Amino acid sequence: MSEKISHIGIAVTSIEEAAPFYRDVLSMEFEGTEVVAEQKVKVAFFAIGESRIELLEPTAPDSPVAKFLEKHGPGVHHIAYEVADLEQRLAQLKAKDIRLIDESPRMGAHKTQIAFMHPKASGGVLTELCQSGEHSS
Ligand code: CMX
Repeated sequence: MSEKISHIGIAVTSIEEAAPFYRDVLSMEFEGTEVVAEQKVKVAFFAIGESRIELLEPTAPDSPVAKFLEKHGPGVHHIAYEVADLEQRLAQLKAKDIRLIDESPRMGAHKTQIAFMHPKASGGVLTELCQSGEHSS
């Protein structure tokens, strides 16, 4: 079972330009930025209740987010669900023949273990499962 929506990822061309909307217009609490080298993105988190908005800015032309921006422009990129045991969830999905991008957990922001399902497996919505690390709620 997924426990909550961990975050909603939003692709942006520039965190600096996009951040004021979330911070000043929506009055969300800015939690900081982080580079996730493995995913070729810089991320900025804004707290909203028990979840977060994650702004995603590509750090390289071959970043998945750069490709998304080229094709679709800025906008909602993925939804991430918090799970208690990511390895177990991936095993369950594999047993159900659900198409995965990541067959095993990878390192995400905030020392979180993450894995993506393919958008073709989830009705066109890129879906991430994540298991909190020590600094994530
Ligand atoms: N949401 C919904 N659909 C998406 C999508 C997204 N974010 N990204 C790509 N797609 C769709 C495309 O529109 C395309 O659909 P059509 O075939 O109907 O045109 C299809 O998926 C294939 O897309 P593509 O542009 O050819 O790109 P790739 O296949 O090379 O890559 C994907 C797509 C999802 C496999 C790749 O982006 C990926 O591995 N993503 C997971 C990693 C990631 O996104 N990391 C960044 C965030 C990291 C973080 O949050 O820490």
